[in-house]
Amino acid sequence: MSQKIRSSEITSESTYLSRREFIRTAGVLSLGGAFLAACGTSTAEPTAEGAAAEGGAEAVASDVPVDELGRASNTFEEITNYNNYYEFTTDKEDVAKVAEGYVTSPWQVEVGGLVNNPGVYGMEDLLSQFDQEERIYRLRCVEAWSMVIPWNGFPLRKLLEQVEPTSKANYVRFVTIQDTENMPGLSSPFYNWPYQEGLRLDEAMNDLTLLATGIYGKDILPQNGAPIRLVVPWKYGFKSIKSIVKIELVEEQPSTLWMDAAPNEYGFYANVNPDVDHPRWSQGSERPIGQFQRIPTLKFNGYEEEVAGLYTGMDLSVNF
Ligand SMILES: Nc1nc2c(c(=O)[nH]1)N[C@H]1C(S)=C(S)[C@@H](COP(=O)(O)O)O[C@H]1N2
Ligand SMILES: [Mo]
Repeated sequence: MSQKIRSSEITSESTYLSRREFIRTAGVLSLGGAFLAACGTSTAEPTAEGAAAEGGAEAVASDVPVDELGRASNTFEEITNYNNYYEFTTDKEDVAKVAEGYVTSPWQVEVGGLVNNPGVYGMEDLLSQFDQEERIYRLRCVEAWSMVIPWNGFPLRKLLEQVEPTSKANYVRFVTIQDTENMPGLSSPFYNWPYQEGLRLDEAMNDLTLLATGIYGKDILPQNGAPIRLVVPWKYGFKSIKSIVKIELVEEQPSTLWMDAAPNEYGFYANVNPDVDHPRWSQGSERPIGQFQRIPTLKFNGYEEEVAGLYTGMDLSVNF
């Protein structure tokens, strides 16, 4: 998954052409304006379709990394201009602008709780102590749009092995920075800030679970969760918490910002599952950003082989 694939083996002509075709028709599509709700609860917001494709035209087909299913990565422009980051703004197309210039250096991540070796890691420690790999992952937002993103980073497992969870640790809790001075979205009273997320310890230890520090070989930009964010590719995007300042090993299942906001809509597990619809929309298909047609959503977002075993015996419609 992290291998470099030679340009001659990747993006087919038809993928490239369909992307160009989309760019030509994007203006027309945005008038059509079918939209999906934001992650939000009752305050669903219209989302202009197609706008994320703007700027995609510079993509050089022969340089596009593809995932193991042969899907081409989205362009850097797309990945950095269509974002969910509610601390800045709930408008996906404005996050980049609102977050522009947000300072994420110096940065520290506190790792503690039920561990033998708690520690405060500076970003430079994390970058030097852990080999940075490339991982090309599909990202499936619960709102039913998706991207393919070439991340750089390292497995969370490697950090956890260093701090040594004790036998009491069952879950990992993650917390995003809460910088009220520079993050205007934090004034929203609808959410239980700071943004927090959680994984079961075995999920956190799975090799797919990444702490990402880069995209396309460049440092992550503020809108994507600089300088370090989680990526859990078989779960809905909201689990992939951005701009992490704290990682805590705990005994009990932690709550999350989305569970607090709407427990009937956003569960703790949030595994991508086309068979379990969101109460307000179907999860059976998705809209790949930059493409013309919807595609079927894959169970566990296509990572079933790697992760299905984590949920043996669980009813995934109950543990959604
Ligand atoms: N702190 C924080 N992390 C967050 C979010 C957020 O609003 N705040 N949004 C989540 C959602 S809903 C998605 S789909 C992904 C989007 O990641 P991207 O903008 O890098 O594509 O980030 C997730 N992580
Ligand atoms: Mo999302």
